[in-house]
Amino acid sequence: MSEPTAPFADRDLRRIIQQVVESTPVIDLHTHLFPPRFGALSLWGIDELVTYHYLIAEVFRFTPLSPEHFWAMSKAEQADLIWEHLFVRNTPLSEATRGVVAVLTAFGLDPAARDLREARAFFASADVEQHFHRVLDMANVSAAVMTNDPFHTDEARVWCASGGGNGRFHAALRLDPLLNQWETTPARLSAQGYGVSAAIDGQTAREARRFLDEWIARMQPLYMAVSLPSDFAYPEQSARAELLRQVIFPTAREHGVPFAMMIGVRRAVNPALRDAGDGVGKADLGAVEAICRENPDCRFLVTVLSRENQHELVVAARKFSNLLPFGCWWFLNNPSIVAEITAERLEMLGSSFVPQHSDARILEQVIYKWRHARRVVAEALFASCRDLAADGWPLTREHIERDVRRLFSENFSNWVGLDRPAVVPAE
Ligand code: RAT
Ligand code: ZN
Repeated sequence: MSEPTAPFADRDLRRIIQQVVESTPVIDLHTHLFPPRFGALSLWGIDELVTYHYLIAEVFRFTPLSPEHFWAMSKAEQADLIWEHLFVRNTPLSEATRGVVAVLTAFGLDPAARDLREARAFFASADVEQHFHRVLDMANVSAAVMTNDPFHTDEARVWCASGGGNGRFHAALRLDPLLNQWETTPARLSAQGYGVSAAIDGQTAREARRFLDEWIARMQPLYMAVSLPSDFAYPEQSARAELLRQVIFPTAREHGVPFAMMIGVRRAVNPALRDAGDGVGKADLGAVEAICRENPDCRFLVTVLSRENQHELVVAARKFSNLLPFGCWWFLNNPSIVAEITAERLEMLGSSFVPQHSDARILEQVIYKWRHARRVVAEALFASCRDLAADGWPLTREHIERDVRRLFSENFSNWVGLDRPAVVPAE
């Protein structure tokens, strides 16, 4: 059948956009994945998938079991419990449970199995290195960016022992302990030989910058990053604001490394749930505007966790060309919300944003997170293109390919100075 030519019928246009979106490789700009050489930090397989912290939060809605009992169980026991309550006794309707179904189906496993035996046998027989490549290929992810914490002892050991060279995995220098826990960080830095004190004076700023310089040399990160609470403010009188002004922004400027701010998390609203116990709050994006205004020569990547902040973020990006909005983060990564945010961004920013990142913690999650994201992004793009064509624009397949390439990889690779990614065909 020959390719339809413009002007496309709606049906053809939707199909072409879906094809282009499916076949365009994505750079996953924020994940918590690690390649196998990071040992126990590198998570994959069924027990990890089923004990994802999004599912831990959900299981307590379906069982009276206490968090204390849950944490006393082994990982396999936790997985069995979650499987029983979220997948056997109840229909896996939520996004996170549906994701596990999609992954099992993608591997030809029975998503309605009564227990995890078949899935465990399948993953136990995988060759790890090959499995990593296969999964990234299945998701059509050409490269993934990790979240790398120089304060994490086991992780730091890997970096110091064997340096960079992670193939399809790139580093992001994550600085939460430095910027969010300054009460304890000077002692940790001093123990490593950096001459810092609690007061952020010239000497402390210089030594904190030396710490960053060394980690930038070691990790070659594509960007530095931090997650920030909903009450994040800038400027203000606080250790964090001083560190941003005296340490982070000068480092970003000097190295030409962008700084990512992930704003709106309220950590440990229910500490009993551990990683699953964080919440969300609306932030004041005046802080983002002040930072972009004060540092026109630095590039910022920003995602905000509250649905209520999305429109303000887009407006801020229209004012500051050094601001690249990215992703529908964490509690926003649900089709109904991704659809709304993506439509809003297309209407106000054209193709000059990054629609999604996976935030995957467990390798195989990229399969479902990208499949679901692609479906929603394609539909949002279709609506924009259909309206544009109706207004008289002679839309071609090349326009669509160019836009999807920008959204899925080029906006990000240009922002961080990464060379064009290798093309990885979809399976
Ligand atoms: O989405 C998540 O998995 C969260 O737990 C966080 O890791 C968040 O994405 C973050 O990067 O802080
Ligand atoms: Zn994350």
